[in-house]
This record gives sequence, structure tokens and C-alpha cells, in this order.
Amino acid sequence: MQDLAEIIREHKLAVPVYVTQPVMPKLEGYVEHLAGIWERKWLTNDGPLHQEFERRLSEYVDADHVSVFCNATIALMVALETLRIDSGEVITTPFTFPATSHVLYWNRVRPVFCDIDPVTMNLDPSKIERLISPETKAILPVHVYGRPCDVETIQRIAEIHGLHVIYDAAHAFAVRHKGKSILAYGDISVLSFHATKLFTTIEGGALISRTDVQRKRVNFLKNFGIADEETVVGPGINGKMNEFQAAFGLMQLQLVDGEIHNRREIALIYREALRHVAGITVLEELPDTESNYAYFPILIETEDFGMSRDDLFVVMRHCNVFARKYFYPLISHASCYSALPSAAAVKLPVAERVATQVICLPIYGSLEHETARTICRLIAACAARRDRHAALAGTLC
Ligand code: T4K
Repeated sequence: MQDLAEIIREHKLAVPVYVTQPVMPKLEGYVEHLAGIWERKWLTNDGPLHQEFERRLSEYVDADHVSVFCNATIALMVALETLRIDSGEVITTPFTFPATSHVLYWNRVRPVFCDIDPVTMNLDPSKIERLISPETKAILPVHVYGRPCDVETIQRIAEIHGLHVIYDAAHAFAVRHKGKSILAYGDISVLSFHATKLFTTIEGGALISRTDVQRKRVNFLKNFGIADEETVVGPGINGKMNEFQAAFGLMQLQLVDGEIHNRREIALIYREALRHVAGITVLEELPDTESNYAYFPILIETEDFGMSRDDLFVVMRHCNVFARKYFYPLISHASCYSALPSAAAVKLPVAERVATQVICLPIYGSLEHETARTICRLIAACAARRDRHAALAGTLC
């Protein structure tokens, strides 16, 4: 058994390892795309690369009505406007990136926070109905970490109460549920293609509509509401993706299967090595799911592990491991939402607990297997250390 200072010395990585890293396409291929853009002088506004990317993306994600966007946040705002959700309340999760709640705020809608399920980490459907009021317009769940929500139960609730469902599928690129694309559920789904995502267009996103008519409205709204040179059909916004992003996306489409495969191998290393470490919960893959391995969250139970999540986080940073506490603090704690009745901690016990326990380990296709193993050994050594009861600050001096 070692003490903490020895553990850090022994497991410190030579270079920083971040929670994620994008898979980069071949530079020469991208330069070829740039040459075409230079030649055409067509930089944005539904250019040829944009059109090709939208078409190929639609085939890849197995969805018919895809509109690509400059980012997922604007796409979520357009999703709300498409369905005319611009007042009242929307039920959503506090365990997410701030964008999910902020789009409601920007569309003048009050978020109503609902607790999460301890297995999926997504909205707990058994707690949704008690939050429905005459003001409720929709449900905005997140497939957090790419783990599918209980889409069937959410659909049933929405149908009974006449609510829309918009899925924040920012993490769920290529995820399938019961043999179908996860994007096939709800009225609208939104993907993010930010640089930190499994599939990236640098910044970017996509909105998946249910019908051609809906897609047409989405495309008006993402282009200032312009239908033609002399007609504005609604209060649109600028949500367009440009040709440079589309070119990046086209190249990423060729890499993403390999990236998922490589991430799966990293996930297997973590899963095998950490499953039996006392005080650690490794989230099992959900049944009927084809996962994308976008994130690798683990939960730390302080008593059994012998160290809190926050202390492990600090130790990891000393070892050059830049894991992240996605999603701590809960967005319901932010000052713009904390006064809402639904934001009270007592009403969100599972989300409150998970947010203090979770840590997302580095996962990306080019992560060396040996690095992943070192991270596992570091975590296991922390659990087994001699100075379990010493204060962290003293131990690190
Ligand atoms: N809904 C959900 C559920 C979301 O998670 C998000 C975004 C959205 C909606 C909104 O989607 P977008 O409008 O962004 O399309 C990142 C991203 O900025 C954010 O897009 C993402 N979720 C969130 C989960 O993560 P940060 O603040 O953690 O990113 P940052 O800059 O600290 O990057 C994390 C690590 O990634 C770095 O330590 C290193 C690596 N990295 C990052 C960048 C930007 C790279 O290797 N290369 C890069 O270019 O928010």
C-alpha cells in the first residue's frame, strides 16, 4: 500500500490528458475542400458543401428530415419557436449542460426541473406527471452521455397530456435504441457537433424534424424567417452552418465509425479495471442500446472509496489527468434558476447526489490504451491507499 504523495509520483502522466480530443481529418483532404471553396467563392447560405453534408448526414444518422445548424444551442431555440413554445413552462432535467435550460429562458419559457433516474441519469418518467400544470407546454429531456431516455414512457405521458417532446440529443450522435435511431423519438431532436463531441464540425449542430412541412419551417426560421427574396414568414434567427464547417463534417463522417470503435476499446479497459474497485460505480450500458461511448462517467461513493469525488479530481489533476465533473453543479443551482420552486434541492435528490459523485474520465479514439490503464491504476491506488484518513492538502505538500 502507498500513500498519496507516492501514488501521485508514480502515476503522473508526462503530458496533460484531457477529457476529450477531436478526431482530426487529414489536413490535405481539408485543404482540397478549401481550394474548392476558394474557387467557388461560396462561403455560407446553403452552399454546395452544406447541401452535400446535410444529405450524407441524414443517411448516416438514419433520419429523413435533417437541418444542419451553426450550433446546437441555436437549434434548440429554433426547435422551441418551430413548435411555438414561447411562454408557460417546460419540464426538463437539471443534470445537463447549461444550454438546455438557457434556451428555455431565451424563449421566455420557465424551466420546471424534474429529478433524474439513478440508472439512466435522465429524466425520471415516474416524477414527470406530478409537475404538469395548465402552463406546461412540453418536455425537454436530455439523452445525457448518449444514454437513451425512457422514450416510450415519455411519449405516453406526452400523448396523454397533449405535450410536445423536444429531445436534447447533443450527446447522442449515432446512438440506437431497440434497433432504431434515437433521433426517431419525440417531435424534434437536436444534436451538437461542438469540438468536444464525438462527431464534430468545429461548432455545429443539427435539428431533426418529423415531417417535411416541419423541416421547411425550421429552415425558414434558421435563415431569419426568409422564404424568398421578398417574403419573411416569421421571426427567424441566423442559425446557418457555413461551408468550412460542412467540409469538416463531410470528412468526419468518414472517421466516426472508427472513432466509436476505438472509444469502445477504451471504455472496455475502464469498465474491466474499475468495476471491482470499492466505492466506484461504473454505469452499465443500457439494454436495447447501441452506444456511442461519447463519455465515460463513474460515480464515487466517498465512504467506500475512502476519498471524495472532489479530492480524487484534485489528485487526478496533479497527475495530469484532466477529467471533468460533467454535470456539476446542477443548472438548477445557477442564480437565474435557483429561486424557482422546482429548483429546491429536496425535490431533486437523485440529481443532487449524482452531481456530487460523478466524474467523467478521458475518452477519445486516440487515447493510448496504456494511458487509460494508468488512469485506472491511479484510481485503484487511491482507493487502497495507506493514508486514507489524512487530509488531502497535508498529503499533497
Ligand atoms: N445540450 C447539451 C446536453 C450539451 O452538452 C451541450 C454542449 C449543448 C446542449 C450545446 O451544444 P453547442 O451549442 O455547444 O453545440 C463543452 C462544450 O463547449 C459544449 O459544447 C458541451 N455541451 C459541453 C459538454 O462541453 P466545456 O466548457 O466543458 O469545454 P472545454 O472548452 O472545457 O473543453 C473540454 C476539453 O475538450 C478540453 O479540456 C480539451 C478538449 N478540447 C476542447 C476544445 C474546445 C479539445 O481537445 N479541442 C477543442 O477545440 O464545454
